[in-house]
Amino acid sequence: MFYSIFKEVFTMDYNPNQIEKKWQKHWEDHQTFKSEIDPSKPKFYNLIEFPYPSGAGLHVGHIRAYTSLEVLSRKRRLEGYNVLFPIGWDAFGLPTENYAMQTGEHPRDVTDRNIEIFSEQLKATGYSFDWNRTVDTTDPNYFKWTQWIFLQMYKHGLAYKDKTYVNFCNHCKVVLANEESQNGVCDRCDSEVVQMEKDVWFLKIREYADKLLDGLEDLDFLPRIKLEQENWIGRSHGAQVDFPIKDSDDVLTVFTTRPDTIFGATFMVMAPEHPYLKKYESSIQNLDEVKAYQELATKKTEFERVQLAKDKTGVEVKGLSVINPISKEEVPIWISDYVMMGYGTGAIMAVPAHDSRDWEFAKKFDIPIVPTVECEDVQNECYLTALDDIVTNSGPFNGLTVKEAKEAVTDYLEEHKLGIRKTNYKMKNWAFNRQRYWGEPIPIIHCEHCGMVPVPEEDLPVTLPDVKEYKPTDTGESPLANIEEWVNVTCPVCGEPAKRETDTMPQWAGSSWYFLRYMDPHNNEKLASKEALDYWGPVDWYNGGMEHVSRHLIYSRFWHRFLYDIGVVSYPEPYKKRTAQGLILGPDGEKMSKSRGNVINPNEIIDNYGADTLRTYIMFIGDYERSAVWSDSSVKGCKRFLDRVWKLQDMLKPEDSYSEKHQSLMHKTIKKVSEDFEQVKFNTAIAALMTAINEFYDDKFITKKELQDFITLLYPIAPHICCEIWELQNYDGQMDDASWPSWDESKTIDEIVEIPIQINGKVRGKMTISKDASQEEALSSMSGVDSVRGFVEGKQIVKQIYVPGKILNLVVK
Ligand code: ANZ
Ligand code: ZN
Repeated sequence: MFYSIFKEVFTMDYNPNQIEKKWQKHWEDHQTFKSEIDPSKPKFYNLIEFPYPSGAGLHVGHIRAYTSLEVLSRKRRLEGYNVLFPIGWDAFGLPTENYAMQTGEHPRDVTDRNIEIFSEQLKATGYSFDWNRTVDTTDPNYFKWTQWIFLQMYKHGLAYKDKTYVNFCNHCKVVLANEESQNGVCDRCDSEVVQMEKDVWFLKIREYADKLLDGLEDLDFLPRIKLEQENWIGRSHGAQVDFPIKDSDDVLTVFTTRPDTIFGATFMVMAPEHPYLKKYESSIQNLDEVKAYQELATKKTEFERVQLAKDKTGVEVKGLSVINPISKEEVPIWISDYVMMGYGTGAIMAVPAHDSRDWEFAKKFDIPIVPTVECEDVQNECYLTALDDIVTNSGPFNGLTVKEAKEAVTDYLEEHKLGIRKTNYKMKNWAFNRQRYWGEPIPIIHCEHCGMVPVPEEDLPVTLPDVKEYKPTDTGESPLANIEEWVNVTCPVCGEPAKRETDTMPQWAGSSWYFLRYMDPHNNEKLASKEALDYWGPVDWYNGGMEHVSRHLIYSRFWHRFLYDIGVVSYPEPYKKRTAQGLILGPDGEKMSKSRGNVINPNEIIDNYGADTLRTYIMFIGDYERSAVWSDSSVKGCKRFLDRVWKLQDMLKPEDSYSEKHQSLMHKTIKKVSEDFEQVKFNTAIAALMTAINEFYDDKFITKKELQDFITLLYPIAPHICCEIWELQNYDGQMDDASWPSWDESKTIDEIVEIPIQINGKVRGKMTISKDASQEEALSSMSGVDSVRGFVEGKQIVKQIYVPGKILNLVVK
């Protein structure tokens, strides 16, 4: 009776579009995912990297990036946590501005339209964001606080203006940070970057290098993420050594990580930009040659100089030499572009025996190669030393290990005032400026009498002037410089006419603290209340792309650490845990790009198969942290899986408990899915659900309780279908308020049975084996049974019939 009624109702097909719209409306109407401070519950803050709302709309890469923590957010809620899972818009930046300039539209309008498109797409995917907490970095109520943080940094001496050569893109008309102009080309438009002298803003992130490195220690970041941050900061310990210049009172100071090799320094190398080349012009005998080389070097980008300079070039600086401060030997000086002016002191002691770049150089220019450890033939190959190698050719230091000699030589240098211990960092200070319209104005006023004056806090935000013309200037000045009504102000200190700073902040500014604003997005008094910061912070789990783990992740850790130092937040690190998704490649195995025509539009998948299928597929596609190739047929496979989930309703048994048949299957599946979700192994979690469903189909039934727990496990991945089944089956309450099922470890173990082994029709032995064991497992356990060995050894198995839990039957010849 029970069966037949339900059969008729459920022969209806699974119709994702109808179901999904219904539940999305339900979630919105009921504000299901609205999060509020509730000290009676443990909190969990999941953060995804908020999108840049580009005109291209949401990409399947976004879906992969967001679905992971979407799954964890839904799971955490069912586990009883108060979850904060916010979304927002990182909306300042060049693509919008470039598009606006092309079309004559205002970037505000372009941004608003793009945000609208992104919102709709994200909602159609069924994400459980708290939409009440949306932040937009271009909203004056938001960037008021971005400017406020900048002013605090300025007041603490961490923001300064300095003249430097900057990377200027002639096409975008914008000064680029080093990271945005790698390989000498503009990150945005691929055109060549030229050097231009300008007075620009910097943030002293180098002052935070040690804090940022040491802070990494206790964080639960993937090892490769920590490593990238360490390399980016690039701390190295060594010594600064003074080599007296022959016949002069000056010294040539070098930075070395290997003071122990000082006796092997057979030449010095200065960067082509080294100031001594100008200072000692009159002593240099081959000045023309030196100048020609300098000229050549300025044309190369740093990338070419460091990475591509396999074939070493250089010129000896004749007439100039130094004295080795310990051995007192005279050492020649060369210039070469593999030494950078921007690192260390811009000069090195070259030890060709043990440094491969120096070795290549010495070979090419026929410079002596002197080893400082006992080793094989350094004339034919550079020898990279180990810490326990024994030092040689080094006077009083002979016989020490490399490790000991490093300390001993440095002590000697310090005692004799020939050098000092020194730590260097690869990371440069952060070029914190853009000469563009669509960014946060830097809140500084320039006054002839008072110099640089911060805009008073009560006058924040400094908003952008609402004008039509904001094209960049050819001079590298911001377009704001042309807008007189905006630029001309009175000095807040002396009241005389003054001018606003016209540079804007770089794109990374707004994303450096957005995770704090989410905690209290509507606060008009503070960037966020202390109560909200203390309750929600720090972020428990942050997921995003590998491409952001050096810049954004370091910049935001820096801002947060500064806010900690000035007492705004009460914990030094903003993110407890950080994971990263792999890329999704097009069906052709290449990176998705418009020009290749291999871009998959998530909307199309939603329209054709439903959001639940898109979500399931994107989580099933492969190891989460690796790149994965899109496959249309696997999308269809995921849709079929959900069809089968739907049809489970046709094979329901009314029991409100696990059947004996499925008991261990249920416990095993709960354990597998629960643990895999935590380890971002979404693909294997889904595989476990697929295995379970196969069993239900094989057995042609599922109990009501089994279905309830099965859909609870699936809910974080495919929430719409699960909510619908929950409602149709009249389970208590709402799917969204369910409890995450628990498992009993003892019941996850397969049931063990004893089965007979029959050979050519006669039972020859028995074995104990899991009742779910596969045929291969059965055959391999059989080989351990003594009584059957004689019947099978040396024979050929011509037929095998295995009935799990019942019998293994073999025919042999
Ligand atoms: C002698 C020596 C012997 C070195 C040896 C290395 C190996 P990191 O770890 O990157 O800090 N160096 C110093 N300043 C440089 C510059 N401006 N441009 C290019 N190279 C520079 O590396 C520091 C080492 O890189 C220094 O130690 C120096 O070479 C070189 F067996 O000094 B070494
Ligand atoms: Zn003034």
